[in-house]
Amino acid sequence: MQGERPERDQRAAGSEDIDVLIVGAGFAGLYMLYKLRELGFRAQVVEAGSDVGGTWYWNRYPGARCDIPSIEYSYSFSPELERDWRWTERYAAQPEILAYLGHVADRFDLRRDIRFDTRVMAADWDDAAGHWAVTLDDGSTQPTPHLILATGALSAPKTPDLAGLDKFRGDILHTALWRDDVAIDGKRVAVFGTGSSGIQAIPQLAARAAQLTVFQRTPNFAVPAGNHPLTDEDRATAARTLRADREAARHSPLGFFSAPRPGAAKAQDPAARTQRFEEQWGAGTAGMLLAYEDLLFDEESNGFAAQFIRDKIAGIVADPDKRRAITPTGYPLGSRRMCSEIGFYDAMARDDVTLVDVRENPVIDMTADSIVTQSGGYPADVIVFATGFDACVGAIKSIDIRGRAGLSLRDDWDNGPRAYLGLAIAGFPNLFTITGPGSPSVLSNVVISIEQHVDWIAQCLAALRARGGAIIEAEADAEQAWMAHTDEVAQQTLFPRADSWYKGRTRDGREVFMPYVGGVGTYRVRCDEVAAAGYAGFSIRERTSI
Ligand code: NA7
Repeated sequence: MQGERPERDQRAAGSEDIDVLIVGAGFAGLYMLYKLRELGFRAQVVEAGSDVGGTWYWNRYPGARCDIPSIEYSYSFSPELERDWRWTERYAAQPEILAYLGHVADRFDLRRDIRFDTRVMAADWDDAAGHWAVTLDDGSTQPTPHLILATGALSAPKTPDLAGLDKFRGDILHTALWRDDVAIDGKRVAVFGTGSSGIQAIPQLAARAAQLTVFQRTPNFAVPAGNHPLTDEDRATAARTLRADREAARHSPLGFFSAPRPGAAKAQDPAARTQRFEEQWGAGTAGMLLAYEDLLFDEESNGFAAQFIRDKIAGIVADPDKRRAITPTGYPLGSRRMCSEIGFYDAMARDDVTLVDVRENPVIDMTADSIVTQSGGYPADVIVFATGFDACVGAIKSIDIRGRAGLSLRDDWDNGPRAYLGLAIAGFPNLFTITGPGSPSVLSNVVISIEQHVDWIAQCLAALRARGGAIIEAEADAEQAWMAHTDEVAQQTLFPRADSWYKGRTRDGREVFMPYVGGVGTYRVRCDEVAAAGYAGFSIRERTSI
């Protein structure tokens, strides 16, 4: 679609001669920069935050913690880095992950090529020149042959459009844009949302606030994180098998280190099944989902695991009304993002924590110091939105990207995202997305998925360079076939049975399941085959033809 846009400022005097511009300095952007430098490319990162970290820079809410074991949720590209960094807990808290990424930036001297406090506003493909003109929020324009979006799948925060919010005079926070200058202690705090962020923040907020009111729309399944400090012995044990575990994870369904598992839950006798769930209870979200091979495929087997968790909740939350409201029903376990909890159900059981089910009792207005629902008002000094993200597409759509013939990516993706292998988009030459829609991304250990994408893109750029800087673009047919395949694979699982942020929507209301659920290992093989076949499904144009 050809859109209208005002003239942009000309290229800034200080703009640099670069080969690749990378947007974002989180896990993906940092490794991309490292890798490209290693291959002799001139790469520059543009980052809106004041430091590295990406999602771990912004999400500083109390309780923010990874729900994948730290040793798995870390880079594998440098054995020296693996050896020197000592994770202190099984599941690292946000400050430790941020410190890790800061260490990576320092250790590999990455900061000198990162432009902080700068937001990418737009990018225009110039077909005649064979490059992108990238517009930054200081008004300058940076030309670059290649543009890589390392913008993260969960990085564009969403705030609900609640009636009367403009009348509220207290403080308003979002978990993904947390500020420490807002007082919580002794205040009346209202939290909206019980996804991963809400479930992590609620116990901490309950301990500090005078009273806490939780506005819940959909209850989620949460399992105990099973967090504990890591001892030297834990680290030494992990180090002994780390190489092999990493390699196995790269070829596994979800990218986790995992032991072999029994096949079908429904094939086991009830006592053995309960015993198995008990063992996995406390082994984190992946532990529960990987208890049996068929939990994400078979409704009956899934139902056993879901009921096991419901029974656990019933054992913690005594109040029958709260228990009913907080217990997830109506969708399969794992078909919405599973949550990991440390004291969430205990916090919800407290007398000074009120639960409002907004499906039964919607918010209809606000006053200066209260939230008004159909059944009455709830006083609040602070509102915390734990309402999540415009997942998988939001950060990309926040940039006004125009491809060949002025095609607007934003307009195009308003009709549901499309991408070939989740890596490239037809109509947008020399542009790559790291963990884009159509790749395992949010349904995998994302660090493993990031490393795989970065390695693949780097290899591709080297191949293009060897051909004199040839220009690459995904072919529309290959892209369409890949999106159809992504959907077909998802339909074989229980994922489509739930309303979740894994889904996007076309203009005519059709659902697009965004992550590729065929498995991290299968996906890797497919990407490698595409590269080995001379980038099958991509068109490559020699620069001399420009
Ligand atoms: P999520 O998982 O998208 O959770 C957002 C929550 O906010 C979810 O429970 C929503 O309910 C809820 N929500 C949204 N709007 C409202 C309103 N208006 N009222 C009440 N509740 C609302 O985001 P998170 O930040 O928790 O986690 C995202 C991922 O980040 C996480 O999985 C990790 O991978 C890291 P809904 O389900 O839409 O009914």
